[in-house]
Amino acid sequence: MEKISACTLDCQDSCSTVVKVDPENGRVRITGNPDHPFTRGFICKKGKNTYQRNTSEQRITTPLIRKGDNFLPTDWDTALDLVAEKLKALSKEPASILHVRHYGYRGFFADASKYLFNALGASSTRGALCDDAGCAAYMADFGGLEINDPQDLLNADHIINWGKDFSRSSIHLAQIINQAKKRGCHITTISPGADGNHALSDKVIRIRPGRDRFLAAGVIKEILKRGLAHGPALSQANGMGPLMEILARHSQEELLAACDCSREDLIHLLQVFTKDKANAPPIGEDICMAPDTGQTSRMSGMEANNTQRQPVALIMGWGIQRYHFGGETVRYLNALSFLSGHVGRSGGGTYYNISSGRNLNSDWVERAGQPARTLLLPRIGQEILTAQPPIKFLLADGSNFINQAPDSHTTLTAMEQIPFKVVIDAFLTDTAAQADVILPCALDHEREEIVGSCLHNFVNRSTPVFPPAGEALNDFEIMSRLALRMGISFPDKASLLKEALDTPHIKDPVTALEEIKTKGFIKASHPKIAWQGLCFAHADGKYRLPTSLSPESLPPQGFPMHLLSLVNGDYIHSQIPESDQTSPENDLLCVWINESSFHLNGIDLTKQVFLATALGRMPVRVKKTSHLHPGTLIIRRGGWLKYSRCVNALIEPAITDMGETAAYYSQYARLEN
Ligand SMILES: Nc1nc2c(c(=O)[nH]1)N[C@H]1C(S)=C(S)[C@@H](COP(=O)(O)OP(=O)(O)OC[C@H]3O[C@@H](n4cnc5c(=O)[nH]c(N)nc54)[C@H](O)[C@@H]3O)O[C@H]1N2
Ligand SMILES: Nc1nc2c(c(=O)[nH]1)N[C@H]1C(S)=C(S)[C@@H](COP(=O)(O)OP(=O)(O)OC[C@H]3O[C@@H](n4cnc5c(=O)[nH]c(N)nc54)[C@H](O)[C@@H]3O)O[C@H]1N2
Ligand SMILES: [Mo]
Repeated sequence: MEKISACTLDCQDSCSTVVKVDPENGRVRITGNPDHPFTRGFICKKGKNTYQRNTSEQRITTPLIRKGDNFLPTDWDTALDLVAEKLKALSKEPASILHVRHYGYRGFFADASKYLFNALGASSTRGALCDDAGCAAYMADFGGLEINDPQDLLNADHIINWGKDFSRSSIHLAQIINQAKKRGCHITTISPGADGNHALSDKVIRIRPGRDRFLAAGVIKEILKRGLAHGPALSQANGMGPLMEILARHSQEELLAACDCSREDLIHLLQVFTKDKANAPPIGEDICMAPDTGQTSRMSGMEANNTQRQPVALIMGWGIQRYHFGGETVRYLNALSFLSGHVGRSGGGTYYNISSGRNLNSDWVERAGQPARTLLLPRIGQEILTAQPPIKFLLADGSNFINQAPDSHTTLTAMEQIPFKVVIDAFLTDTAAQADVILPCALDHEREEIVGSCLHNFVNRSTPVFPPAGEALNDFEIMSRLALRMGISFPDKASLLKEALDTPHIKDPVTALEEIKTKGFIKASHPKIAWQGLCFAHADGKYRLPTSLSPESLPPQGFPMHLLSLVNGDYIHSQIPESDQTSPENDLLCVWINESSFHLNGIDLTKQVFLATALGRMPVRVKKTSHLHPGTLIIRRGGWLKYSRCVNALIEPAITDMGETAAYYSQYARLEN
């Protein structure tokens, strides 16, 4: 048997899959759909691993009800009657019901729980664990979320990879970059190092974490000073005067010191962003490092340069915005690309996350009502503890927030204070372990979904290839059964599906629905080049430049190291088999450090080492590497609290400057014996 389906994991590549079942031995193979222009016949390790999760012995396959410290299996009616009874008891105080939903899986039907809890008038969450700081920055700059088609990267002369780990988080983007490289495109990677980008890059700039805005500001300053800004961009820019004043306050020496970058790094970027097609002689290397003397207006005498430049595409990872000033950072990177004339053209532009729901019509979710109030997800523990009226009921679906939101121990304490908790999941995660009722969900390739991508313009259909394991049900079905008990009318799937593709970017939703059913995917039509003609989505059509360049504070006493908790190449977030966290070779969480880091002095590596922050410490295994920024520690996130592998137990709940996102990477730490 062979069926076309799709991966619904929370990942930009959003793959169309082919599921093959060998008729002889029943063996299952999941591969990428060769006909899908973005998936192109291959998928990543975490996508391949989904079937192992479906058939895992650890999978929860019946509803469970807590009895003391244990869970006892029960039937759906008993479990759902109990949940409905608890909800009904709170019908006069719906704000004391908290719904937490995250993106353990994505899709059109995945929002069913939002519909029901909106209809109940419950509390919900706001803010983000992922990418909203960057999205808010894009909205501030362009007024909308648009990027060039990823295939257009093939037209770039130079690609700047600003903090994306292609090898781990987006192997299809990596393939396009390799293809571009074969056509002669050059790649510069800017990152703290020790990622999987070396082989792909012609030049690597090693930067201090969270300081990219200073490097971008330095390049912009130089571009403006030399009259190399792009004329049409200048006439569409709003905020030029204030930006020049900001830049005039900082010398190049100061900006480069703030990000631990060199003059050569600055010159390299200056040359890349201003290289012209006529192969004009490269820019001289006479960068003035000293503070500006005289008036700011010295920079305003610039000559707008309109020569056609070699196109430069700038790809931003999500990592760069997981900082206190993550929004500001993204704004400087956009400004650099814009002012040097690379926005609105083929082979150029900046790439980030555009909403994966933009090609789906999810209006139905809002029809039911609005949340009573919202609690900040990146600080969820503290928020629950101080909520007035207090939270008396919680339902979480598609979310392992105890594990994935910062400050896990506070979240645990908060959970203990909630009288009744329901978790819909397929595994006994750190969050599910706190529940009073666990409802077992269907997983990938067991349920119907329509999924978009935040990177490409294809919309895929995920078809159920296997029945859900045991008694498991898909979330939509669970919500409709619960709605029935609550006396709330719930839409049926077939009629909803008719409106799923009714969006401005899909020409004929009826034909599109037929096509997606037969082919497994369709393409939404977005302009191949974003912001062509430099007309932006703000009311005045102009681009907005950054309005501040915030200084960094010093590391807290005793914690000199940046702690980066990065993606794990083999798994998505905490969806890691327990056996992989308990094997002898994996007994401890690994921390990577530069072999010549100052921080290794005084640490005895023959004894047990701990990773410590102001919140506590955790035993770790230290691994040395050569390319990492010396003031930086890297760990791979997702390990479970119950195995002492959850880094969020050590991460303070800091919030970004824009978009209310968790500023995970602003965490300082140390190693100790
Ligand atoms: N320290 C640190 N932590 C981080 C980050 C970081 O940079 N540093 N970044 C984070 C990022 S980028 C993100 S997006 C978030 C991720 O945060 P979460 O989305 O909470 O991450 P997961 O660990 O994938 O948990 C999702 C859960 O959904 C379950 N699930 C899968 N399929 C289904 C389904 O069909 N129905 C239901 N009901 N459940 C299902 C899975 O089993 C899993 O337990 O957290 C992040 N946490
Ligand atoms: N295998 C796998 N793939 C995934 C996921 C997963 O869990 N596993 N999660 C998915 C999700 S939800 C997300 S959001 C994405 C995340 O995908 P990425 O954006 O790739 O994720 P991160 O690991 O947060 O950060 C990527 C890189 O940012 C760099 N970086 C960190 N801080 C800085 C900085 O200050 N400056 C610069 N220049 N670089 C910096 C680091 O070198 C790191 O390698 O991946 C998706 N894909
Ligand atoms: Mo994410």
